[in-house]
Amino acid sequence: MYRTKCGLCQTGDLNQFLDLGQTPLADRFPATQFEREELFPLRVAMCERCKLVQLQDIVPDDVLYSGDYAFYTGASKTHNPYWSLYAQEIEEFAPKKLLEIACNDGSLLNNFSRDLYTVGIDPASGPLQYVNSYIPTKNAAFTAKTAQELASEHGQFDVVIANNVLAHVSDMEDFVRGLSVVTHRDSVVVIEVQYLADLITGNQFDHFYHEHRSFFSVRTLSRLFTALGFTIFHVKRTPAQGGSIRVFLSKGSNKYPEMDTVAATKAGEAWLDEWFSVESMVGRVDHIRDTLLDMVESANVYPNVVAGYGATAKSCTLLNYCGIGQNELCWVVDTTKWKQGRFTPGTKIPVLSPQNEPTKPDMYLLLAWNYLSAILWQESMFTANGGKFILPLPKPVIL
Ligand code: DWN
Ligand code: ZN
Repeated sequence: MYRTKCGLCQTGDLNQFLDLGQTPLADRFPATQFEREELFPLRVAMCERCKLVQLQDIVPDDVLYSGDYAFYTGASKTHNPYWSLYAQEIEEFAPKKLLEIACNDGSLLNNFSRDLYTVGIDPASGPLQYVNSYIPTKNAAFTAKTAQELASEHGQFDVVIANNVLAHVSDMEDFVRGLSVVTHRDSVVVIEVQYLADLITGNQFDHFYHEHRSFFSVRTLSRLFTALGFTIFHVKRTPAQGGSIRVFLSKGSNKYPEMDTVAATKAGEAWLDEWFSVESMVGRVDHIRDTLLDMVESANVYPNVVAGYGATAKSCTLLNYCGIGQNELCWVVDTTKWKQGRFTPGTKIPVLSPQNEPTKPDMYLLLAWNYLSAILWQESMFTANGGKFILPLPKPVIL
């Protein structure tokens, strides 16, 4: 489906600023190099009215999430402390009943104490198998309808968490109506999304792929939630996915007065409503594409071996848009069992377990750049032996 009107305000015209060509689905890893993949246009626009940055091409959910959805949060083990700290922060609200929307493999949910009644919901069935067996789960997308089902089965929740999911939702109003159903007056809703300001300043154009339909600031989140009865009372920035915001919402309960963080963050976001802010990304993205391809090609001269590190969903856009494929990278290592033995979408580079590399390469293109420091620490032997990383963003450099 090609959108000409905004997915948030429904009335604003969309002004396209970036065309990333035709790309396959980012979390569908072909089993063979010859498998035919469907390609979908990937165009990014800003609403002239409410300023939401969004994809114009909407691939239906049943196409995106059916079959082998390959993203397992827990595959990035270095990120585990992030989830346990997150759980500690949430427990400070002293909830008795908690729901996590898009809980995936339970990377966050499995951290909560057993006295807390926790429930998870996720449309991808594979990851759900890894949620602790005592936690009830529902294999479905969160909508106003599934929210009703959850509420009749479990009642209302004191805390509802939704990490990295709002960007995936096509009917956001329906999603927020669902939040109203599963919450009571004093509930807290915690939403974490990748932050548009970091995306733009970090040239993180690889966050644009079909699963991610909207890209948020506190201003656009406020427009969405306020209209449906929720108030943002606190915002904090987190390092997840190269820069995210964790937003805390209430239904206006006086238990949660608005903190200074909200006005301060919004005040610093005026530039995000300007057309120039998004449009100016285009030149930088094209420059990255040319420089990165050049850098990888110059590194990949016999007998040097160059491989990729982390078959991220993001890398689908990065590799396809930059034209980096099997001629440039010999393989990509990834710790996700379900990606190993398969091939990267579109570019068809073999994905290997880090234990199965035929040799350690001379250089890795760091596709999981959002875990830079953890990976540098993890690969300190590699770098001590002269191995190098190419960091693609915010601008390509060799480390
Ligand atoms: O919204 C989404 C975000 C939150 O997560 C999803 N649509 C899909 C996914 O995006 P991603 O694949 O770009 O996320 P990550 O967390 O950057 O993926 C990291 C990948 O790299 C995983 O496949 C695991 C792998 N990895 C690895 O092989 N070695 C990761 C680390 C840290 C490592 O050391
Ligand atoms: Zn709009």
